[in-house]
Amino acid sequence: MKEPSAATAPATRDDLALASCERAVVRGLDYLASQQEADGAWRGDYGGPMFLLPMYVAACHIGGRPIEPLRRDGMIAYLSASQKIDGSFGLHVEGSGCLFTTVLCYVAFRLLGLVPEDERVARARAFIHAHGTALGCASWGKFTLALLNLYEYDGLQPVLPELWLLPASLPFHPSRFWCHCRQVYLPMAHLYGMRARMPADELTHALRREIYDRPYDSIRFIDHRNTIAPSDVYEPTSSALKAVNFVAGLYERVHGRALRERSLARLLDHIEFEDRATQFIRIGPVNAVLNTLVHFFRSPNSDQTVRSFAALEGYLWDGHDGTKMNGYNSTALWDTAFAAQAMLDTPVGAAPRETLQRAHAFVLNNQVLEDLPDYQRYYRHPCRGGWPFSDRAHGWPITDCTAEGLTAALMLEHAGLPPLPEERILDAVKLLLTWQNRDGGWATYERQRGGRWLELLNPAHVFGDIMVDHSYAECTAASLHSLALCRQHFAAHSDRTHDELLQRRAGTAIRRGERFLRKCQLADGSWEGSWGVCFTYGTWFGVRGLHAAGVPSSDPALRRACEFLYQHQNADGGWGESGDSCRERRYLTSASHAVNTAWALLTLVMAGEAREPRCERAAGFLVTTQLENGDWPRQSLSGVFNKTALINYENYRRIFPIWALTRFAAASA
Ligand code: LAN
Repeated sequence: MKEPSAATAPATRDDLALASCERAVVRGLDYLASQQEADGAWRGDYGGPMFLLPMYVAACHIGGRPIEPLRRDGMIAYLSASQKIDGSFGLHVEGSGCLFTTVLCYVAFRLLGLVPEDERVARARAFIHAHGTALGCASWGKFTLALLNLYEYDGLQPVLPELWLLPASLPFHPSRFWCHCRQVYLPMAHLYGMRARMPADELTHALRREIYDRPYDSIRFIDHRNTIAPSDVYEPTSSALKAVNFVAGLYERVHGRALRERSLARLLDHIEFEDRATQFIRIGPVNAVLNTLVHFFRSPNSDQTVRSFAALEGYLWDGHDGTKMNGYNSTALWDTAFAAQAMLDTPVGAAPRETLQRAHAFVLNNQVLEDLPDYQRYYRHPCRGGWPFSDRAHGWPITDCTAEGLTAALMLEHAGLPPLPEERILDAVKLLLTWQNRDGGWATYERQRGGRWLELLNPAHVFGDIMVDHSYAECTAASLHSLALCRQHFAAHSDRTHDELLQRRAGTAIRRGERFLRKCQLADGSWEGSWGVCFTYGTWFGVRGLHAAGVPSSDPALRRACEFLYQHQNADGGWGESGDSCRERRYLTSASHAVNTAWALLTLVMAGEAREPRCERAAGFLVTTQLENGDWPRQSLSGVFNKTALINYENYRRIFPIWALTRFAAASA
C-alpha cells in the first residue's frame, strides 16, 4: 500500500518554531480522532508473531472447519508477504530463518490449498531441508505437528497432566507459572495426555513426505526429543530441564490410567473455568487455539467446540499485508487509554468533544466490576476494579492496563466528563495495592508467585523469560503513576478523603515502587523495556514513574536517564532502536523512528529538558516526518514480548508523537 507523502520539506530552524509543532499536533489529532471506532475505542493491527496464523489454520483443518475462500486468499497473501527471499519465515514478521515458524507456515500454505510445486512452497521446503527438516523445530512447532499427525508423540518431551494434581504449595507447581505460560501448558497437557491427533489422510501423507528427508515410518521420533535447529534456540535447554525431562520420560513409561484420568478431569475443570471467565475468548491466541482443540477432540460438535471456533474468529485481522491472527483479542483498552491521555494533554478544545465522550464511555464500560466466582480455586488473582488490555469480556485484568485505564478515567473527569463512581476508583486502587510485589514492583497479571530460578525450566526454546510473572519497570511505573494521580485526586476532593487508610497505603506503595524503579535503572541511566522496543520505552516508563513519585528533575537518576538518551540521539534529531535490542539486551541503533523519538522526547520533557536544543531537534524530526494526512509513516514494529517476539502496535505512531509534541510545546512556550 502506498503511504501518503511527507508533508513538508526538511525543516529549517524556523519550521521548528512552536507554531509548527502545534500545527502538527492539530493535524495529528484530527487523524487520530478519525481512527476511533463507533464504540469509542481505538483498535489496531496486532500481528507480528508468525506462529499464530498457522496454529489457527491447523485448528480449522483438524476441526474440519473449512476457511471460506476470500479469507483463505487473505491468509495466503499475508503468509506470502511475510516470507523471506531464502524461503524462510521469522519468529516474527521482521525476522527470518526460524525453522519453527517456517515449518508451520509451510504446513499452513499447504492446508490453505497451495500445491507443493508452488514457488513459495518450494522455497520454504528448500529452507526446511537445508536446516535439518521438521525434526529440528522448537517445541511448540513439534506439538502442533503432533496434533496434525505430522510428528509422533514419543518425539515430544512429556507435558505431564499429573503436575496439576500436586500440592500447590510446591515451588514448581503450575499455579506459580506466569499465567500465559500456565494457560498454554494447561491444554497442552490435556492434549498430550489424550495423545490427541487427527486421523491421517492423503494430505497428511503428502506433508509427511515433504517436511522430512526420509520415509516417515523410518524415523525414530523418540531420538529427536532434543533435536533442535540452532535458529530456534534463544533459551537453550538447561541441565535442570534435561533432568526434569528425563524423570518425566521415565514417569510417562510407567504412569497409571486412573491417575491420568483424574489429572485430565482436573485439567478440563481448569480449561472450562478459563472458557467461562473469558467468554471463550481465552487469555491469548495460543490457548484459544489449544482449548478449542481440547473440546474438539472430546466432542467435535459440542456447544463448547462450536463456541470455541466462533470465538477464534475474534482474533483474525485484515491488515495492510493480508489476514492474520492477532496476538490478543484486541488492543482496545490499551490504545484507548493512551489516546485519551495524549488528547487530554493537548490545549483545551483541541480534541473534539465527542471523541473524548466516546473514549470516556469505552473506558468506563470496560472496567471489570465483579470477581470471578471461585477464582482462588483456579489460581486467579481478584479482578474487581481492574481493566484488561482489550475489553471487559476478555476477563483478565492487568496491572498496567488497570493503571492506564484509571489514569485515563481520572483525566477525563478533570476535563469535565462524568466521574467514575467513587467505589470503582477505590476498587481499582485496592486492586493495584494487592498486586504489588514484595520487591516493591508490579508484575503483569498477578503477583510474583515463583522463584526466578523457574526460568531454568523454560521448555519453549524460542522465548525468554516466560516462566514467572515478576516485577517490570513498565508495570511498576504505570501503577505508581496512577496511584499518585489518585492521591492528588482524593486530596482535591475533600468529600473523598474519608479513606485515610487507603491514602496512607497508597503513599507507602508509591515509595516502595520508587525504590524498585531506582534499583532496576541500569548503570548507563536507562531502563530495559520488556513490552516495547526497548530502552527508549523502558526509560520513558522509568522516568514517568519517578516523576510521578515526586522525584525532582535534578535527581541524579533523572540526569543519568537524560544523558543516556542524548548519547543515542541520531544526527537527524530522532531515535531509532533496533528490535534486536530486546534479544540482545543492549541498545542497538537503527534509523530514526517516530515512536522511539516520541518516547525519548516525552522522557526528556518530563525531566525538565524542553528548552534544550536537542529536544527541539527531536521535535523537528517528528514534525518533518509527519504525513500530509496527520499520520506518521509505518515503520518497524514497536512492541515485543518474551525478549524475542516483536509485535505491532499500529496506533503508537498516531498517539505518542502528538503526545510528545504537545508536551514539548507546552513546556517550552
Ligand atoms: C501482551 C499484551 C499486552 C502487554 C502489556 C499490557 C502492553 C504489557 O505492558 C504487559 C504485558 C502484556 C499484557 C502482554 C504480555 C505477553 C502477551 C500476552 C502480549 C504481548 C500479547 C501476546 C503475548 C502472549 C504471551 C503471546 C502468546 C505467546 C506465549 C509465549 C504464551
